[in-house]
Amino acid sequence: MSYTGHLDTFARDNLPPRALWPELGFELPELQYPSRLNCAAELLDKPVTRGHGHRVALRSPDGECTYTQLFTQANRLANVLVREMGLRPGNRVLLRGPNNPMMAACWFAVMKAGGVCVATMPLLRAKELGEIVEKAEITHALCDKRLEEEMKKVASRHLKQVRYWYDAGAESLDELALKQPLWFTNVATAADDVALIAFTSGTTGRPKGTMHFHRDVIAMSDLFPRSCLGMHKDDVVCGTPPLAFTFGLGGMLCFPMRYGASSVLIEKHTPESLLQTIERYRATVCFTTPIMYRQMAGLAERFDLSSLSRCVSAGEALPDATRRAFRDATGIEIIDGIGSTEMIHIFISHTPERVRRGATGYAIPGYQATVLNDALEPCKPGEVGRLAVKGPTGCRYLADERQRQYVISEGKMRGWNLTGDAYMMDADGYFFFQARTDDMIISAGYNIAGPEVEDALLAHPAVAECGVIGAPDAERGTIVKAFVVLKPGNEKTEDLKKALQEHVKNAIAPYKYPRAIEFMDSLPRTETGKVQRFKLRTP
Ligand code: 3UK
Repeated sequence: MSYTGHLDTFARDNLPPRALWPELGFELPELQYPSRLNCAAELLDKPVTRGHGHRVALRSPDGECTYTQLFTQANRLANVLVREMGLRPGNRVLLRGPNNPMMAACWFAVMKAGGVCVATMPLLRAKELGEIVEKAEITHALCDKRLEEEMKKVASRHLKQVRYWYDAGAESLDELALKQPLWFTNVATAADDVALIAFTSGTTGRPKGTMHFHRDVIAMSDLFPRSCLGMHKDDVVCGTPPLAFTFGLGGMLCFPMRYGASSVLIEKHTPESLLQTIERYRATVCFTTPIMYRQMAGLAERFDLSSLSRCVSAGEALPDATRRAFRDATGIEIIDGIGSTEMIHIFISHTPERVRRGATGYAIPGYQATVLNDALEPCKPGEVGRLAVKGPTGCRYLADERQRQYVISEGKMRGWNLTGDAYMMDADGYFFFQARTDDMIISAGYNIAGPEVEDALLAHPAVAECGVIGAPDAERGTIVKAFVVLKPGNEKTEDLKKALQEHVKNAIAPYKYPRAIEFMDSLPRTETGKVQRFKLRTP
């Protein structure tokens, strides 16, 4: 049995059997980590002890917080967890709140105390929370006071200790923290002790917990932001992804901390407020989703965005029409990147200089990627198949039989992660997104990728956003159907439907045009910004 800093070994005991793990690779020099590693010590304590403590770590509408202040607050909160709430290393801690400085401090506190953090999206209801609490046997919870109502409804024999922040009174997290010492000795976790369990339900289905180690948090911070963003200490990061989503945990917290930069935490963003934030805080890096970039493009001229130099898009495919609209409006070439909760963060992306039209990018240094056919053999360049990746991070579900679906467990490609995406690789190693494998539309014997039709529609001046699916049709089996949200000033007429159909026929192979079009006021989306195509399929 290898070293662990955990006394409660639930997480380690519920890792998938070794034979079902992805193959992990740490060839790069920056990935040589010691066997004992606490990610909070790396990301927070080190900058402070190395003379960086006076610099700003977090910015929010309430003010600024230096590295030393964040360090001190995280220490106090870690003391609350251990002394007041009886946390033992390895216990699971639910963390619930929007992106704000207390949420960030609590995350570091859990890491310091050797807890396993389970952060949840603010909008989750008691039922979904309850499932997560049961599955991960969560014993402790730290929650933003404003989310108390739903939290209180969660009843579980596991959950013993709950405290609220941005609250008053002797039992509030804020007051409890004030009474604690400013120092905390971090739990000496192993590099491969589980640091967090990130839940994903995909677009539908039972939630799956993905387990990530302290080492994985550091690895994600050492790869994408270094090779694709060139992140540095003067960067000011802003964006929308929640800290409860690994896209946000990386982009909005761990990445800036790893480079001594600062992060602007705003609880709720609209396209306007994100643009205002860039202007007001002179942000240099932005993390958000394709739909936000599309909406921001239309408003950008009203704001001073001169500070901004890198924009990262992830979560969904970035349509080329959106890339062009944003570049025309701001002069900035968006950096697309595909990541997943299972892989923890982005593994295919590109630098702005190495952008290729229509491609997500290439496997970033540290990762390998390929495309496989249904027999799990590598496809030739140009062929569409299933995206497979491997690198220093990978999928380990918490006690879930779906592990075998994400990680290939036998044969020549054993140990590769299958993301569930249909991709094509060109001869230069650029990867082109087609669709989620379960979203490929087969109509009259043709394979049609919905996102290609969406991209064509988005290039029409009347279209704000759209989602394309395969709809059952008595005659043809399945037809291409588009759900379209119009830009203000356009009427939902039959003539416009015809015009949109003609537009698509002229842009891509005519057989791909949407035979049915339905106008909508908005598209159903997840809290992470993804179109919920399954909801479009069953209205
Ligand atoms: C899709 C993309 C095309 C793709 C995520 C960055 O989205 C994240 O994690 P999820 O687990 O979803 C993963 C799935 O989302 N996807 C994400 N990015 C792209 N498709 N182009 C893209 N650029 O289907 C993938 O399998 O919610 C993204 C970092 C961390 C993340 N967790």
